[in-house]
Amino acid sequence: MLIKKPADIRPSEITPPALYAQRRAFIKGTAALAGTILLGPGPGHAADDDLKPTPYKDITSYNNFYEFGASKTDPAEHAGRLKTRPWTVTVEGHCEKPGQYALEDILAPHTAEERIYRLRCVEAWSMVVPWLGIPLGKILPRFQPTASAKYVEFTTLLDPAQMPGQKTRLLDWPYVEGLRMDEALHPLTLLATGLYGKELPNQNGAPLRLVVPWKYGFKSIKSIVKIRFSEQMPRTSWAGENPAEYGFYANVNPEVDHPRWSQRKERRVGEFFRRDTLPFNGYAAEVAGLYTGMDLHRFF
Ligand SMILES: Nc1nc2c(c(=O)[nH]1)N[C@H]1C(S)=C(S)[C@@H](COP(=O)(O)O)O[C@H]1N2
Ligand SMILES: [Mo]
Repeated sequence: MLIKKPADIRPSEITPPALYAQRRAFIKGTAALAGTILLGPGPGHAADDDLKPTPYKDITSYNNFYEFGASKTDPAEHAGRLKTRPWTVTVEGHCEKPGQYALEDILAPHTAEERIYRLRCVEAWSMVVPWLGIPLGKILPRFQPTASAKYVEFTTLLDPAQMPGQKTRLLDWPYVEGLRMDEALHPLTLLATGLYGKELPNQNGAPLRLVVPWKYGFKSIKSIVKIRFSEQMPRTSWAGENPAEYGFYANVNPEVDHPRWSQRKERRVGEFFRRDTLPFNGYAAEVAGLYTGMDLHRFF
């Protein structure tokens, strides 16, 4: 057992929302002065608003977290009862340093950084979230995965007393997700601990959730209690539930429709007009190379 004293996010790393807005305005202004192009405009998008963060209120009141119910408002309403401290994460499988690690010890000695990412749900809505997190690729090597570790599997807490949705058969609990090792180690992949400069609200997956910005939202598993290095592709909750609708890879792809609806467009939460969905959710330049030679219609 490696249990350390809680270190948590240092106050200096936390930006209150008002300051945060000022800082964003400043960064934008400076970039404009310097003539810098912040983002390449996607088709049909103004570069300017493409990464404009969705309001805090929307990010924290329109959620998918089936452990607290199937409606978008259930998590904000019911997740308050989840006790997120102390929190232990079990690390197991093909690695040299398995064990039970206190949350603070999983994160130490890294500093949470801010990353503003698009989040695209398979249901064709999207948001832009200013996450606080630590790249997973900085955390995993410490457990010394062996050559047999081809995949990483993540598991959400199983506790029907705290998570009333688990008393129903909405899903085959506990929620499980997984990544291929190279996806897990990719610098865009985050273990998030906060958003908008504050600690992660329970409905967004406190105290620790995955963020994989080029994949559909369901890959971003919440309230993680287990990390397992495996040789075989993990049986993930959604792919296990309905393999025709949800693949293991779940890369955002406007070319591959969900069997019951198109994935060409999306609606930003809080906006009226729909936007074009971008290949790999706008991160193709960074991640397309992970899938060279793979037929993404087959491995969707
Ligand atoms: N444990 C768990 N993680 C989960 C889910 C869930 O139901 N349970 N829903 C997923 C889905 S479908 C989406 S779109 C995102 C939503 O994240 P957000 O509520 O922070 O926007 O969480 C993902 N992580
Ligand atoms: Mo989703």
